[in-house]
Amino acid sequence: MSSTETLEVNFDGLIGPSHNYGGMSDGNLASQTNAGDVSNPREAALQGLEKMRMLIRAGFAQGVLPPLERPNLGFLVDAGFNGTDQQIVESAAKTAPFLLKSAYSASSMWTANAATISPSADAEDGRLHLTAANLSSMLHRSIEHPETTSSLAAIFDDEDAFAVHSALPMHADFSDEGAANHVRLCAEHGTAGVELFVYGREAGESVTGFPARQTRLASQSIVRSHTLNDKRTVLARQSKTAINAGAFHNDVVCVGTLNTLFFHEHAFEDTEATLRDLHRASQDLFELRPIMVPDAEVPLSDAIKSYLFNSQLLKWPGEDRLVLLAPLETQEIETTRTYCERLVQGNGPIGRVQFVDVRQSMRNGGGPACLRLRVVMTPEERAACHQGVLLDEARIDELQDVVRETYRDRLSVSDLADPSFMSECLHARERLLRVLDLGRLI
Ligand code: SUG
Repeated sequence: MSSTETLEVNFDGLIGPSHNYGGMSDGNLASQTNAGDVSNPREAALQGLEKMRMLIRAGFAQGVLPPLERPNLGFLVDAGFNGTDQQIVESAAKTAPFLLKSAYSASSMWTANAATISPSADAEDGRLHLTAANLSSMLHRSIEHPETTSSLAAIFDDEDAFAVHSALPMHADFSDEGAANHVRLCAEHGTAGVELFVYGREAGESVTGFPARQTRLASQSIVRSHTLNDKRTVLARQSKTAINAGAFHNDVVCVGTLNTLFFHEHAFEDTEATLRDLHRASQDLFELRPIMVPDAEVPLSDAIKSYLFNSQLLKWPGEDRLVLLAPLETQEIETTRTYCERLVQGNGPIGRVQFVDVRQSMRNGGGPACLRLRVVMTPEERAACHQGVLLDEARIDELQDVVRETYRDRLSVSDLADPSFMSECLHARERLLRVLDLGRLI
């Protein structure tokens, strides 16, 4: 890793001890299909940490965001429960198990939904902007943003360098799911780029079918607060077909990095207009290289099942062409495996596909790309942020030791009713925060 360059730092979510299959996300097929299954939080966290280790070994800068405190007792108190912590959990388990599942959800692991990020090279005020996502569409996710904002404020704690914005208003018109509906394209990470915001509906519009989780108003609000240049900003509508087939975020059907945009034929409502706008916005900056995957080669349903597009697209140190870090499931489905083989044989921008095992997260609809938040940072910005969350292998070892010592390897939804699980979760998180030197900060 070069210390003098502007780099894209991936901040992965550290998967929390209460990772479970709650079946809570309408429109997310994996979450619905695996509802009620027994999860393995220990394996989930180790898988996530191994992905981070692999990227560190390859020479990438890697960061981590800690799990949020779960259960979220404040949420249960707001929902009318009272008494001791133990009594709150017990009565929620009896009378409102759905609320208890929400309070326990480990969904903050999908840090692509934690915030939207604009690098300082794109912002008129020269600061790196971070807006916590309100995640207002799904109940269990709508309770993440206050703690996410505090974590970001603690990690990016220098107002000259960073602008941490709290979430947009909690109303359906402002539904915002963060970087999962945002792609930044550029010549090099450190030069001005084009920011693509993808929304599923207009404010006030009611849509039929699966929920469209991002509004155009939310995206526009972020463009304003991040002081982005309108000429270098593109807003595009996600296709209804994709949403109703289970692409609840744009990053289930599209990923981009540097000058390459890799997407499914049905990702956008109007592909031609989206590409035209992107070409126009990027014309003095770089030559856009779109790779559209035709439905005839990879049917939308296979794209969604395999999570082909929910991959990390990376400029791998020492390699000329980009590498697609895809979930193992992509190798197991015939159309996506064959497509990947053909993709790398051509002479396009993607030269290699590497597969990674994040099955525990995948079973809740979160692939490699969901698990990371990309933050483009100059050397000065890397020096100004909290150092404890920037990982090396020794810190990964320490985190894995804590996970092995404190996480369960079997968790079913009914286990959440056991009040002693609450102390287990709090203890595990406290130890993780200590490793990240965040204990006194959040
Ligand atoms: O919001 N799943 C998450 C998955 C998020 C994936 N992120 C991106 N595509 N960037 C969601 O639907 C399921 C939780 C449960 O059912 O227990 C869940 O929240």
